[in-house]
Amino acid sequence: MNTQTSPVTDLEAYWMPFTANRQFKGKPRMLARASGMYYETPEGRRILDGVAGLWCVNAGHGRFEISQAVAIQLETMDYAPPFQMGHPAAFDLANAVVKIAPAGLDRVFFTNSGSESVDTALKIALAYHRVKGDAARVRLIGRERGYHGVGFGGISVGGMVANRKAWPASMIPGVDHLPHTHDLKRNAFSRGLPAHGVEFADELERLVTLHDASTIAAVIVEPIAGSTGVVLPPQGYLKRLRQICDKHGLLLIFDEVITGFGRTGSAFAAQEFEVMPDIITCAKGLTNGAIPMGAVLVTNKIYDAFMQGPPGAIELFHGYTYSAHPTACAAGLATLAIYERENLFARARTMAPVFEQAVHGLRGLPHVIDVRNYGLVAGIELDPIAGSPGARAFGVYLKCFERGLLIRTTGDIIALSPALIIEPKHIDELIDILTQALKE
Ligand code: PXG
Repeated sequence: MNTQTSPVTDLEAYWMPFTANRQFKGKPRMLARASGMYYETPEGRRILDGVAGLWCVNAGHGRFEISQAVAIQLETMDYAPPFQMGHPAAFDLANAVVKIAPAGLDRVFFTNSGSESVDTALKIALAYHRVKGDAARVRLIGRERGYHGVGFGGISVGGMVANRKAWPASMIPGVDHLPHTHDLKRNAFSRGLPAHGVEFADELERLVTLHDASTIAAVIVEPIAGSTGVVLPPQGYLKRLRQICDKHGLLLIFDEVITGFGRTGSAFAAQEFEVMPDIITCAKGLTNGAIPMGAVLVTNKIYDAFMQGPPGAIELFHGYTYSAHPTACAAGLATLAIYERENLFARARTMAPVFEQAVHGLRGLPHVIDVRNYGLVAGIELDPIAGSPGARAFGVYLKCFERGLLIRTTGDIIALSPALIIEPKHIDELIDILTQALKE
């Protein structure tokens, strides 16, 4: 029972996700406790959390209000079926999410993860055109280097080759991709949104010309791509995507699984960048990572399109046993209350310039070929070791962990995404450890 303190002796049964299992099991890195900005290893070593767990613990670790709300909910009612039945917290949480969401995104469908949110959003987009009598709109447009989780829908619109290449014949049909917007030649060491690359959005016009608008249902992009190594939208890029979607009747989906809940300084990146999508997918920060949960926000226009048939008919044949799970709703309500009470989204905005200044101080260290940032997100790109892509950054990851800092790496890019409660002293500690690790 007490895996917190007694060492685990057999690591074999657990097949770890997105992990080099054999390497890990040869030299495990364990976490046992967490509070505020820090993890603790089973031996009691303190690890500064530079990535909010995995972009999710936006209010910091060990929030009592959340664990208390979950405990009370479990004792009051452990589970309620979500189909043809309701419970109050589900409606309360949907209302609380709508309150902070961009105006017009007024309907919320609950899932259990980002991947489920993405597949739900894609299914809603396709079904929406169908219920409107536009059933030929079956294509989906994603983007190179996009990450939309690991469902078949998500990997189909996603653009990370490692996540796709094992399933070449299993992708959903009719998907095409926009080019990614990463352009180191023109944009290296940008602060905030990069100046160059708005024209990458015009590739959507090219795809519309190729396939014809009447066959395309939706375009899905991350406002800021996280998993692929922090790729920021060029200035004007998202607005132009919106214009092209409007011109051709395509739905625009923002995957805000990492940008949602304050990461950019606004509740959602849609508000920060002043571009209104038709659908937002989110997860992670919705419950501060404490209980798995995701959500899909849609416009009234989309919701209303489904509410047309006979009143007794189920409008959307989609949902999960754990959609709006009571404990997840309790965690979500407690989390959103913390964000509001502590004004954490505004806090992220206040800390962003301090963070920006600090991360750009890494410029000039060995092998650093780019530093980029927005809100409380930063990417530090390293020169790859010839013939071993990813090895340089992974080496830095291991050194950081030894020295007491958790970062995230993808390829040769280091991603930082600290909790929104971060203070200047934590930023100093983070940069100190990262600097030492990079110098080694
Ligand atoms: N969309 C986006 C934009 C994400 O970042 C998902 C969907 C999938 O969410 P779930 O909850 O199904 O994992 C994500 C997840 C990384 C990293 O290295 C990021 C994610 C997952 C794993 C690693 O930055 N984000």
